[in-house]
Amino acid sequence: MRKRAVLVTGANGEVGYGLIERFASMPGAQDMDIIALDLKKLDRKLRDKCSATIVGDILDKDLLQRLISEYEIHAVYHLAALLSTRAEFTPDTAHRVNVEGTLNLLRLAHEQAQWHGSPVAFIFPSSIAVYGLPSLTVKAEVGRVRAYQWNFPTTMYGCNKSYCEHLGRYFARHYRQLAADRGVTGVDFRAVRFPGLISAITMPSGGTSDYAAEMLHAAAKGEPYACFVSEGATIPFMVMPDAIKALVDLASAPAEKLTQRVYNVASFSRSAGQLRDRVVAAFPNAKITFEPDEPRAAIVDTWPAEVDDTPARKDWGWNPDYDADRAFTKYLVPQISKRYRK
Ligand code: AKB
Repeated sequence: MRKRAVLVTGANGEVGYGLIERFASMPGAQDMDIIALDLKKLDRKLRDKCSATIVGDILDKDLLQRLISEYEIHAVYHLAALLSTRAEFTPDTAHRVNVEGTLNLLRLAHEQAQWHGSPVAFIFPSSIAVYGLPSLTVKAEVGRVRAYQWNFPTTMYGCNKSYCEHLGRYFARHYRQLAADRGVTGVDFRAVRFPGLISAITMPSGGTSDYAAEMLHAAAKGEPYACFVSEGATIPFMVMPDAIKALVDLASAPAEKLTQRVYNVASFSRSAGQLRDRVVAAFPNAKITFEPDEPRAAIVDTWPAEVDDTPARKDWGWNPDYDADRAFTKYLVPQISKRYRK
Protein backbone atom coordinates (compact mmCIF):
# COMPACT_ATOMS: atom_id res chain seq x y z
CA MET A 1 0.00 0.00 0.00
CA ARG A 2 1.16 3.53 -0.72
CA LYS A 3 1.95 5.77 2.27
CA ARG A 4 0.05 9.02 2.73
CA ALA A 5 2.04 11.75 0.97
CA VAL A 6 2.37 15.51 1.27
CA LEU A 7 3.46 17.42 -1.83
CA VAL A 8 5.51 20.59 -1.35
CA THR A 9 5.97 22.73 -4.46
CA GLY A 10 8.62 25.43 -4.47
CA ALA A 11 10.39 23.20 -1.96
CA ASN A 12 13.74 24.92 -2.49
CA GLY A 13 12.35 28.33 -1.63
CA GLU A 14 12.54 30.06 1.73
CA VAL A 15 9.21 28.78 3.06
CA GLY A 16 9.72 25.33 1.56
CA TYR A 17 13.07 25.00 3.29
CA GLY A 18 11.57 25.75 6.70
CA LEU A 19 8.47 23.66 6.10
CA ILE A 20 10.36 20.50 5.18
CA GLU A 21 12.58 20.92 8.22
CA ARG A 22 9.41 21.20 10.37
CA PHE A 23 7.71 18.18 8.75
CA ALA A 24 10.79 16.05 9.32
CA SER A 25 10.71 16.85 13.05
CA MET A 26 6.98 16.30 13.56
CA PRO A 27 5.65 13.23 15.39
CA GLY A 28 4.59 10.60 12.86
CA ALA A 29 6.92 12.01 10.20
CA GLN A 30 7.93 8.46 9.31
CA ASP A 31 4.35 7.66 8.41
CA MET A 32 4.22 10.35 5.75
CA ASP A 33 5.99 10.62 2.40
CA ILE A 34 7.30 14.14 1.78
CA ILE A 35 7.46 14.82 -1.95
CA ALA A 36 9.54 17.90 -2.73
CA LEU A 37 9.04 19.50 -6.15
CA ASP A 38 11.09 22.42 -7.41
CA LEU A 39 12.58 23.75 -10.63
CA LYS A 40 15.99 23.41 -9.01
CA LYS A 41 17.62 20.42 -7.33
CA LEU A 42 16.70 20.39 -3.66
CA ASP A 43 19.23 21.72 -1.19
CA ARG A 44 21.46 18.88 0.01
CA LYS A 45 20.42 19.40 3.65
CA LEU A 46 16.79 18.77 2.75
CA ARG A 47 17.11 15.85 0.38
CA ASP A 48 17.46 13.20 3.10
CA LYS A 49 14.34 14.52 4.83
CA CYS A 50 12.17 13.81 1.79
CA SER A 51 10.88 10.54 0.34
CA ALA A 52 11.20 11.96 -3.16
CA THR A 53 12.84 15.09 -4.54
CA ILE A 54 11.64 15.94 -8.01
CA VAL A 55 13.19 18.55 -10.29
CA GLY A 56 10.27 19.70 -12.41
CA ASP A 57 7.80 22.38 -13.37
CA ILE A 58 4.30 22.80 -11.95
CA LEU A 59 3.31 23.67 -15.56
CA ASP A 60 4.31 20.16 -16.67
CA LYS A 61 0.96 18.35 -16.68
CA ASP A 62 2.55 15.00 -17.60
CA LEU A 63 4.76 15.26 -14.52
CA LEU A 64 1.75 16.02 -12.30
CA GLN A 65 -0.11 13.04 -13.78
CA ARG A 66 2.86 10.84 -12.88
CA LEU A 67 2.70 12.15 -9.29
CA ILE A 68 -0.99 11.20 -9.17
CA SER A 69 -0.16 7.68 -10.35
CA GLU A 70 2.77 7.19 -7.96
CA TYR A 71 1.61 8.75 -4.70
CA GLU A 72 -1.45 8.98 -2.46
CA ILE A 73 -1.37 12.72 -1.83
CA HIS A 74 -3.41 13.97 1.11
CA ALA A 75 -1.98 17.48 1.38
CA VAL A 76 -0.48 20.00 -1.03
CA TYR A 77 1.58 22.93 0.25
CA HIS A 78 1.77 24.96 -2.93
CA LEU A 79 4.63 27.40 -2.36
CA ALA A 80 5.99 27.80 -5.89
CA ALA A 81 5.56 31.37 -7.16
CA LEU A 82 7.27 34.33 -8.80
CA LEU A 83 7.26 37.06 -6.15
CA SER A 84 6.18 40.65 -6.65
CA THR A 85 9.29 42.37 -8.03
CA ARG A 86 10.33 39.53 -10.33
CA ALA A 87 6.74 39.19 -11.54
CA GLU A 88 6.74 42.85 -12.66
CA PHE A 89 9.63 42.19 -15.04
CA THR A 90 7.99 39.06 -16.48
CA PRO A 91 4.24 39.47 -15.94
CA ASP A 92 3.21 36.88 -18.51
CA THR A 93 5.50 34.25 -17.02
CA ALA A 94 4.29 35.21 -13.55
CA HIS A 95 0.69 34.71 -14.62
CA ARG A 96 1.49 31.31 -16.10
CA VAL A 97 3.44 30.10 -13.05
CA ASN A 98 1.38 31.76 -10.31
CA VAL A 99 -2.09 31.13 -11.80
CA GLU A 100 -1.93 28.29 -14.33
CA GLY A 101 0.50 26.43 -12.09
CA THR A 102 -1.88 26.81 -9.16
CA LEU A 103 -4.78 25.67 -11.33
CA ASN A 104 -2.80 22.56 -12.28
CA LEU A 105 -2.18 21.77 -8.61
CA LEU A 106 -5.84 22.35 -7.68
CA ARG A 107 -6.83 19.88 -10.41
CA LEU A 108 -4.27 17.41 -9.03
CA ALA A 109 -5.75 17.78 -5.54
CA HIS A 110 -9.27 17.24 -6.88
CA GLU A 111 -8.23 14.13 -8.83
CA GLN A 112 -6.35 12.69 -5.85
CA ALA A 113 -9.41 13.22 -3.64
CA GLN A 114 -11.52 11.32 -6.15
CA TRP A 115 -9.03 8.41 -6.13
CA HIS A 116 -8.61 7.96 -2.38
CA GLY A 117 -12.01 9.29 -1.36
CA SER A 118 -10.95 11.80 1.30
CA PRO A 119 -10.36 15.56 1.17
CA VAL A 120 -6.94 16.86 0.11
CA ALA A 121 -5.73 19.82 2.17
CA PHE A 122 -4.52 22.54 -0.21
CA ILE A 123 -2.44 25.00 1.82
CA PHE A 124 -1.76 28.22 -0.05
CA PRO A 125 0.49 31.17 0.89
CA SER A 126 -1.29 34.29 -0.25
CA SER A 127 0.10 37.70 0.51
CA ILE A 128 -0.46 41.26 1.68
CA ALA A 129 0.20 42.02 -2.00
CA VAL A 130 -3.53 41.42 -2.60
CA TYR A 131 -4.14 44.79 -0.94
CA GLY A 132 -3.79 48.11 -2.75
CA LEU A 133 -4.04 51.35 -0.80
CA PRO A 134 -4.32 54.43 -3.05
CA SER A 135 -2.07 56.79 -1.07
CA LEU A 136 0.08 57.09 2.04
CA THR A 137 -2.62 59.34 3.50
CA VAL A 138 -5.22 56.57 3.17
CA LYS A 139 -2.66 54.01 4.38
CA ALA A 140 -2.18 56.07 7.56
CA GLU A 141 -5.93 56.53 8.01
CA VAL A 142 -7.13 52.91 7.52
CA GLY A 143 -4.87 51.33 10.16
CA ARG A 144 -5.40 47.56 10.58
CA VAL A 145 -6.87 46.30 7.31
CA ARG A 146 -9.38 43.45 7.34
CA ALA A 147 -9.29 40.60 4.81
CA TYR A 148 -12.18 41.92 2.71
CA GLN A 149 -10.97 45.52 2.62
CA TRP A 150 -8.88 47.29 -0.06
CA ASN A 151 -8.49 44.19 -2.23
CA PHE A 152 -7.11 46.23 -5.15
CA PRO A 153 -3.70 44.73 -5.93
CA THR A 154 -1.23 46.93 -7.83
CA THR A 155 1.15 44.15 -8.94
CA MET A 156 0.82 41.12 -11.21
CA TYR A 157 1.81 38.96 -8.22
CA GLY A 158 -0.91 40.54 -6.07
CA CYS A 159 -3.47 40.02 -8.86
CA ASN A 160 -2.31 36.39 -9.19
CA LYS A 161 -2.61 35.72 -5.46
CA SER A 162 -6.03 37.38 -5.28
CA TYR A 163 -7.37 35.32 -8.20
CA CYS A 164 -5.87 32.10 -6.79
CA GLU A 165 -7.70 32.73 -3.51
CA HIS A 166 -10.95 32.78 -5.51
CA LEU A 167 -9.87 29.70 -7.49
CA GLY A 168 -9.29 27.91 -4.20
CA ARG A 169 -12.76 28.81 -2.92
CA TYR A 170 -14.21 27.67 -6.27
CA PHE A 171 -12.47 24.29 -6.12
CA ALA A 172 -13.47 23.85 -2.50
CA ARG A 173 -17.19 24.43 -3.13
CA HIS A 174 -18.25 24.81 -6.78
CA TYR A 175 -15.89 22.87 -9.10
CA ARG A 176 -17.90 20.73 -11.58
CA GLN A 177 -21.12 22.02 -10.02
CA LEU A 178 -23.11 21.21 -13.18
CA ALA A 179 -21.59 17.77 -13.76
CA ALA A 180 -23.96 14.82 -13.61
CA ASP A 181 -21.35 12.82 -11.68
CA ARG A 182 -20.10 15.71 -9.60
CA GLY A 183 -19.19 13.87 -6.40
CA VAL A 184 -17.37 15.80 -3.68
CA THR A 185 -14.81 18.34 -4.82
CA GLY A 186 -12.44 17.09 -2.15
CA VAL A 187 -10.19 20.16 -2.21
CA ASP A 188 -9.91 21.58 1.30
CA PHE A 189 -8.42 24.95 0.30
CA ARG A 190 -6.95 27.05 3.10
CA ALA A 191 -4.78 30.16 2.74
CA VAL A 192 -2.92 32.68 4.84
CA ARG A 193 -1.94 36.12 3.59
CA PHE A 194 1.71 36.40 4.53
CA PRO A 195 3.36 39.73 5.32
CA GLY A 196 7.03 40.30 4.53
CA LEU A 197 8.88 37.16 5.68
CA ILE A 198 12.35 37.25 7.23
CA SER A 199 14.48 34.13 7.52
CA ALA A 200 17.82 33.87 9.31
CA ILE A 201 18.67 30.77 7.30
CA THR A 202 17.85 31.65 3.70
CA MET A 203 17.91 34.76 1.57
CA PRO A 204 14.76 35.98 -0.22
CA SER A 205 14.73 36.64 -3.95
CA GLY A 206 12.40 38.58 -6.18
CA GLY A 207 10.23 40.09 -3.47
CA THR A 208 9.52 43.75 -2.77
CA SER A 209 9.54 43.20 0.98
CA ASP A 210 13.02 41.64 0.74
CA TYR A 211 14.75 44.79 2.04
CA ALA A 212 14.24 43.70 5.65
CA ALA A 213 16.10 40.41 5.21
CA GLU A 214 18.65 41.91 2.81
CA MET A 215 19.51 44.63 5.36
CA LEU A 216 20.02 42.13 8.15
CA HIS A 217 22.05 39.61 6.17
CA ALA A 218 24.27 42.37 4.73
CA ALA A 219 24.99 43.71 8.23
CA ALA A 220 25.82 40.23 9.52
CA LYS A 221 28.23 39.75 6.58
CA GLY A 222 29.80 43.16 7.21
CA GLU A 223 28.63 44.46 3.86
CA PRO A 224 27.08 47.86 3.19
CA TYR A 225 23.38 47.93 2.22
CA ALA A 226 21.43 50.57 0.29
CA CYS A 227 17.76 50.12 1.19
CA PHE A 228 15.41 50.54 -1.79
CA VAL A 229 12.50 51.95 0.25
CA SER A 230 12.36 55.09 2.37
CA GLU A 231 12.91 55.08 6.13
CA GLY A 232 9.21 55.63 6.72
CA ALA A 233 8.01 52.68 4.63
CA THR A 234 5.98 50.50 6.99
CA ILE A 235 4.46 47.06 6.44
CA PRO A 236 3.83 43.97 8.57
CA PHE A 237 6.59 41.37 8.91
CA MET A 238 6.95 37.86 10.28
CA VAL A 239 9.93 35.65 10.91
CA MET A 240 10.05 32.32 9.14
CA PRO A 241 9.38 30.06 12.15
CA ASP A 242 6.04 31.84 12.64
CA ALA A 243 5.24 31.55 8.93
CA ILE A 244 5.77 27.79 9.11
CA LYS A 245 3.71 27.66 12.31
CA ALA A 246 0.85 29.49 10.58
CA LEU A 247 0.78 27.04 7.64
CA VAL A 248 0.95 23.94 9.85
CA ASP A 249 -1.58 25.24 12.40
CA LEU A 250 -4.07 26.25 9.70
CA ALA A 251 -3.65 22.88 7.98
CA SER A 252 -4.35 20.99 11.21
CA ALA A 253 -7.32 23.09 12.30
CA PRO A 254 -10.65 21.19 12.37
CA ALA A 255 -12.63 22.20 9.26
CA GLU A 256 -15.70 22.98 11.33
CA LYS A 257 -13.79 25.68 13.20
CA LEU A 258 -13.00 27.67 10.05
CA THR A 259 -15.32 30.53 9.10
CA GLN A 260 -13.08 31.62 6.21
CA ARG A 261 -10.78 30.02 3.63
CA VAL A 262 -8.35 32.95 3.55
CA TYR A 263 -6.89 34.50 6.69
CA ASN A 264 -4.68 37.46 7.54
CA VAL A 265 -1.85 36.54 9.88
CA ALA A 266 0.27 39.20 11.57
CA SER A 267 3.25 39.33 13.86
CA PHE A 268 4.82 42.83 13.94
CA SER A 269 4.84 45.97 11.81
CA ARG A 270 7.88 48.20 11.58
CA SER A 271 9.20 50.96 9.34
CA ALA A 272 12.40 50.42 7.39
CA GLY A 273 14.03 53.00 9.64
CA GLN A 274 12.99 51.10 12.76
CA LEU A 275 14.37 47.88 11.26
CA ARG A 276 17.62 49.72 10.52
CA ASP A 277 17.83 50.82 14.17
CA ARG A 278 17.46 47.23 15.38
CA VAL A 279 20.02 45.97 12.88
CA VAL A 280 22.55 48.64 13.87
CA ALA A 281 21.95 47.86 17.56
CA ALA A 282 22.90 44.25 16.83
CA PHE A 283 25.65 45.01 14.30
CA PRO A 284 27.14 48.43 15.28
CA ASN A 285 29.42 48.51 12.22
CA ALA A 286 26.49 48.07 9.85
CA LYS A 287 26.50 50.59 6.98
CA ILE A 288 22.86 51.00 5.97
CA THR A 289 21.74 53.84 3.73
CA PHE A 290 18.38 54.68 2.16
CA GLU A 291 18.37 55.06 -1.62
CA PRO A 292 14.69 54.58 -2.58
CA ASP A 293 13.99 52.90 -5.89
CA GLU A 294 10.82 54.91 -6.42
CA PRO A 295 8.77 52.36 -8.42
CA ARG A 296 9.58 49.51 -6.00
CA ALA A 297 9.07 51.79 -2.99
CA ALA A 298 5.67 52.81 -4.41
CA ILE A 299 4.59 49.13 -4.42
CA VAL A 300 5.41 48.81 -0.72
CA ASP A 301 3.45 52.02 -0.05
CA THR A 302 0.29 50.37 -1.46
CA TRP A 303 0.53 47.57 1.11
CA PRO A 304 -1.12 48.09 4.51
CA ALA A 305 0.92 49.11 7.54
CA GLU A 306 -1.02 46.59 9.60
CA VAL A 307 -3.54 43.80 9.00
CA ASP A 308 -6.29 42.52 11.30
CA ASP A 309 -5.73 38.84 12.10
CA THR A 310 -8.57 38.50 14.62
CA PRO A 311 -10.42 35.77 12.61
CA ALA A 312 -7.27 33.59 12.54
CA ARG A 313 -6.84 34.03 16.29
CA LYS A 314 -10.50 33.18 16.95
CA ASP A 315 -11.00 30.33 14.44
CA TRP A 316 -7.75 28.37 14.75
CA GLY A 317 -5.82 29.91 17.64
CA TRP A 318 -3.27 31.83 15.63
CA ASN A 319 -0.72 33.42 17.96
CA PRO A 320 2.78 34.27 16.75
CA ASP A 321 5.73 33.12 18.85
CA TYR A 322 7.79 36.14 17.81
CA ASP A 323 6.98 39.82 18.28
CA ALA A 324 9.60 42.32 17.07
CA ASP A 325 11.74 42.12 20.21
CA ARG A 326 11.78 38.35 20.39
CA ALA A 327 12.22 38.04 16.62
CA PHE A 328 15.51 39.93 16.79
CA THR A 329 16.84 38.77 20.16
CA LYS A 330 15.83 35.11 20.09
CA TYR A 331 15.86 34.24 16.39
CA LEU A 332 17.27 36.64 13.81
CA VAL A 333 20.42 38.00 15.45
CA PRO A 334 21.65 34.76 17.08
CA GLN A 335 20.86 32.62 14.04
CA ILE A 336 22.27 35.05 11.47
CA SER A 337 25.42 35.62 13.57
CA LYS A 338 25.95 31.85 13.69
CA ARG A 339 25.35 31.57 9.95
CA TYR A 340 28.05 34.08 9.05
CA ARG A 341 30.48 33.51 11.90
CA LYS A 342 33.94 33.43 10.36
C1 AKB B 1 7.00 39.92 -1.90
O1 AKB B 1 7.69 40.84 -1.46
O2 AKB B 1 6.64 39.82 -3.06
C2 AKB B 1 6.56 38.84 -0.92
C3 AKB B 1 5.25 39.17 -0.36
C4 AKB B 1 5.04 40.39 0.42
O3 AKB B 1 4.31 38.40 -0.54
N1 AKB B 1 7.56 38.70 0.13
